[in-house]
Amino acid sequence: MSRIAITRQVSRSIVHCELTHLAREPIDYARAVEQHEAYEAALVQLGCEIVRAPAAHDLPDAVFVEDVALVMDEVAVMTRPGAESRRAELPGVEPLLARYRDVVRIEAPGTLDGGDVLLVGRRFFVGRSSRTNDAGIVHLRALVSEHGYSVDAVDVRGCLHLKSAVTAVGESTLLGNGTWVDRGAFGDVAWIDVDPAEPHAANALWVGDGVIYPRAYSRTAALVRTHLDSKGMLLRLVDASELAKAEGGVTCCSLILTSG
Ligand code: CIR
Repeated sequence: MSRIAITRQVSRSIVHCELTHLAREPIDYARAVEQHEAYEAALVQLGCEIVRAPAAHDLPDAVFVEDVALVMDEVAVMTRPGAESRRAELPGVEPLLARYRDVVRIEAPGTLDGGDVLLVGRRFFVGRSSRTNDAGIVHLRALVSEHGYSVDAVDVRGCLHLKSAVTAVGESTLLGNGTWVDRGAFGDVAWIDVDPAEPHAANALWVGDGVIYPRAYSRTAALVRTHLDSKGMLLRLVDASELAKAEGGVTCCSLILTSG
């Protein structure tokens, strides 16, 4: 069995990205590309083969492939992103997923961003956010329940996506910012709180035996490291500062799936 990470190059138009909670700041394109390549290298170190979707320099947010699809062992779901400007990103990614999975789609009036979807075991938690609406959540439930997945809606406040507020750092441990999401929504699961000085520190990418994590959040990184050490897992720190200005984190830049 091999592990594939679908990624997409940073667009030259990234400066025109969607922004919801952040003020626009200059983004250094060359630095963003360099950081993205280092992120891909971290994925390779954690056992992934990189499969790049074709570059789409006219689509500012195309690098954030997580938002356009969900991939399970049984099926891939093309989402319907809440920001209209992002819907043109789908055709560049769908043919790649079709190599590995049957593909189904979230349809209008549903909207759903992959960044709002957290899978814990066979339980999907889906953020009700400015990007994901109830129709999208209901449609996702209809698409995945036949494969044995449940879907719970979770209210998100003060951040872009559910996974800005909470992600998994291993099979049964969540890393979260309890001011943006209620911890109780996730049931009886271990929880690491981000350091209060680092509200954006909840977005970590768990891949196999390791976690890719932004170097900038050093206090929370120390907490994550202690947890990972206790499980014999690796922490891979990356510089993600340029894409953070586009409101993107480490989960946003890949779609991870297994093949074979
Ligand atoms: C957007 O607002 O859609 C992009 N600028 C950032 C998307 C980040 N994606 C994610 O958190 N999954």
